[in-house]
Amino acid sequence: MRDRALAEGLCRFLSSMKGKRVAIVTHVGGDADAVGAAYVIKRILEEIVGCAGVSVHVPEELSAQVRAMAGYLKLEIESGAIGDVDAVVLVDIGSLEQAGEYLEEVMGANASVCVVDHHAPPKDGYPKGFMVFASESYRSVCELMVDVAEVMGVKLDRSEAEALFLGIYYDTARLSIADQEVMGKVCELVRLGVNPSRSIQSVEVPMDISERIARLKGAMRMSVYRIGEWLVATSKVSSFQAPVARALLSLGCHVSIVAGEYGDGAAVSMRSQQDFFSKTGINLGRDLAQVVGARLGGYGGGHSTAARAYCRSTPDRAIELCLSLLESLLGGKLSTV
Ligand SMILES: [Mn+2]
Repeated sequence: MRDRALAEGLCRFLSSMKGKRVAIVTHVGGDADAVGAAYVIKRILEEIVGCAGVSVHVPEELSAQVRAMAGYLKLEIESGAIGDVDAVVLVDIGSLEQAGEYLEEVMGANASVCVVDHHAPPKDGYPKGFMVFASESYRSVCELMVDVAEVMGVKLDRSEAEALFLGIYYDTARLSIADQEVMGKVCELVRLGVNPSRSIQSVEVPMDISERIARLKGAMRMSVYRIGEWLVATSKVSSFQAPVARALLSLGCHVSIVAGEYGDGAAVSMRSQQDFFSKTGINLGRDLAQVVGARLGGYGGGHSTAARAYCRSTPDRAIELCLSLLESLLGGKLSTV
């Protein structure tokens, strides 16, 4: 178990919800980790703890994969307001702004708020009174939930095990950044009935044509820079910045920065190779996304090798600032390739 005290703390909080009404809110759009963890928290609250009611909310638009996963798990995702609840559980949230359309309701709610997360905490922390159960030592929230189930003595059924497996699988970039602890947990979930290829196939959705076009346009519009041994690629697309940033990495750069207009500002997605992070120690979430977001009047956050920022600026200005931050972090000058 990675962090027994954390798992026990969360276990105590969940157990205290007997007879109460709880709303679970994921980050904007949701993903396999957020939805998998939300599903298991809901089941524990309803079946073990005995909550009066538990709803699951995904702010803004659901991604195709989230829709597929919710359908596969038969998890109902509420589209309306949170309403009158005793507690709100923010899952895999990263930063408060990621509560999207629910932010105002969460902040104004006459309810206790609990954060269950594995992202770097926001720079200024969470508001006073929030109960925060988070640790960056976990590769996914679903991994934390495996420990919570163990501490609570809950035997996960097959669909709960599948939900946690899928969250772990996708949040570790298909297990490519899994360590022994993660793999041990995956084996445990397999013993509980998960058939990995079946679970994965049931939530893989064929890439839609607009994402294909965005990826190809992203590649056409790419600029490539070199700084020492590192290659940095930037590009602009009006949507799908995150998959485009991932696609550019697979072409061979060490860091990719992809921006596009978003609302009245810009969204920037960043990705880096594991190798870049381990050799430079540059954490994209903390060192780039949080800084760029804050300096350009927005916000940002994420993980060491995957992050996103929202800025009140043009996409070009956001990319420019990312590049100049990288120069100062790496102590060198970027040259065009
Ligand atoms: Mn996650």
